[in-house]
Amino acid sequence: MRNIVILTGAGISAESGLQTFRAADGLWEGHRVEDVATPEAFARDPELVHDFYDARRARLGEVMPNAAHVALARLDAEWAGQLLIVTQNVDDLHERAGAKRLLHMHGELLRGWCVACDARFGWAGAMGEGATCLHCHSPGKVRPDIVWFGEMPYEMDRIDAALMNADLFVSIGTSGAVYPAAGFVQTATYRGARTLEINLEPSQGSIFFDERRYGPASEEVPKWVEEVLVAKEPLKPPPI
Ligand code: BJW
Repeated sequence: MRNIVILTGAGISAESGLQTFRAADGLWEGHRVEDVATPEAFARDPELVHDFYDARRARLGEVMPNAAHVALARLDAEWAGQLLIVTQNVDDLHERAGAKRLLHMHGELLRGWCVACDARFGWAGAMGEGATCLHCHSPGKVRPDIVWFGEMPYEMDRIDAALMNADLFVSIGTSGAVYPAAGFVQTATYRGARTLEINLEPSQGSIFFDERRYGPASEEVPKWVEEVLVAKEPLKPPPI
């Protein structure tokens, strides 16, 4: 039994140069994420919301994975047991570092979703209000393939199944402010997994973790991955 589930948040990409959401610098042109990342905000002011995502999509071309992304990709490649990296991030830094067992529960900046025909597809440049669907060719119906507040995160069944089987749950670089991700530590604990938080500072849910390590992800994650790969031991006996 050596099954690992890793949850990552904006903090793992901070040292690559991508802003987090809830730090002092977390505002985008004076807007809180809660004010732009909702279906209501998109209906009210699509130009503003497209500008927010177009700017962030463009920024992806200027940043690179850091040592924390690289260490998790190494763990993914070398870990013989089950492993799933569940990222809340919409950037592509985990895959650019080489991670394979990965899912994006809050969607991806580099994908579009046509609300006319429900197709989802890769999207690299600016999207804007006039974007045309690559499948049904409807104009003005393409939105970022991003999970906004009030919408259901992706692949919840797969995440639940992985948490149910987890021996170790590790949360990296997330404030624990947004559900359902903030509740994964409790689900994993309930199923008997050991839990570890790696963050710059205690998250909102820090008291729920068995172990906590505080420092920059680019330092703490490679150290932890090295320990896990050297130990290669079952992490905790399964509950009877
Ligand atoms: C470092 C570091 C370094 C910095 N090294 N660390 C009332 C109570 C409870 C829940 C709700 C409620 N009202 C509404 C809800 C539900 C709502 C919710 O949680 N709201 C809260 C605000 C209360 N959730 C939803 O609506 C979700 N859907 C949903 O619940 O559906 C129903 C459902 C029911 C049952 C089961 C399942 C579903 C959808 C949430 C969608 C979130 N979307 C966003 C934006 C879209 C993506 C984008 O534009 O990028 O996703 S919001 C934003 O927050 C983004 C992030 O993925 C998410 C989490 O943020 P994250 O990653 O934690 O970033 P920060 O900035 O908060 O924290 C960074 C951390 O890193 C900090 O702690 C730093 O210290 C640390 N750090 N540098 C290590 N170098």
